[in-house]
Amino acid sequence: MKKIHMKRILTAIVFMSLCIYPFTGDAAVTLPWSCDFDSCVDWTYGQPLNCCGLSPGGQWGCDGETPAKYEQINSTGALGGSGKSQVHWVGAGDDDNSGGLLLDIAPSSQTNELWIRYYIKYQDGYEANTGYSKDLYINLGYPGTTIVSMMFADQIYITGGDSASCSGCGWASVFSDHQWHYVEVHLKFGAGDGVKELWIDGVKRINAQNINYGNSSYRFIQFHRIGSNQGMPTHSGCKARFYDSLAISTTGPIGPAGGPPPGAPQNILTD
Ligand SMILES: [Ca+2]
Repeated sequence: MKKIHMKRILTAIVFMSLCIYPFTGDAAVTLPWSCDFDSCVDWTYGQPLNCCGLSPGGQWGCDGETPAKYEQINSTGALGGSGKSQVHWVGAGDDDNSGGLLLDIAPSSQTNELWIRYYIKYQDGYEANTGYSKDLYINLGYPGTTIVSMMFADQIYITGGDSASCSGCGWASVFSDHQWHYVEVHLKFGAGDGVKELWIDGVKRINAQNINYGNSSYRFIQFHRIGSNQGMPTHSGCKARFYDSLAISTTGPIGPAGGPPPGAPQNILTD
């Protein structure tokens, strides 16, 4: 009787373990793809995630507060009220942040040319004077990466092989107003025939042609991380970088979301 009882207890423990083990969702999506988070269940890293095929990023937390703050999906970023967004927590100094979200592209959809559209907003109180934030981290296949990086000295860089950048388009001129801004990136991978283009709020700010990504084999998107590490924020505690209305196209520019998130610029230009 005692043996049977123990077996039942062990079976129950195994069953409970399976129930609480985080479900990471389908790890690969096909293109085109989009996600406005609005129909996703509120989520904090460690909980089951079933949202647009996204997976949790690293198990990092922002240690600028106790307890640490982990990656979330909720409605705190949609001030004024409709819908949810991704909440990426960032602390002061170097690389104190929550883990971001991962998007894996199914092999059948991997491509050498794509457009990525996202809305981004820095929470009130988020401050930085120097350094950078890696807004999108795109893997081109081992070991190549390209990063869309906002520089607090008022630039945006697209790294990976020949870098491309704009000035007067970073923190001081655009993102320090703590409002939603809409960014679209066009990447065509290649060795000498590549392209890097970027629009902010519908205005083209980077137009770089004949780009060499460094190796002709880096010609497809494998996955990208939405929200990665950064350098030298100066605020105290943890402040959020919000992402919303993400979309990826392989056939042409996407343009602004049909209904921009609350707080987005009202005079968005369309191409
Ligand atoms: Ca949303």
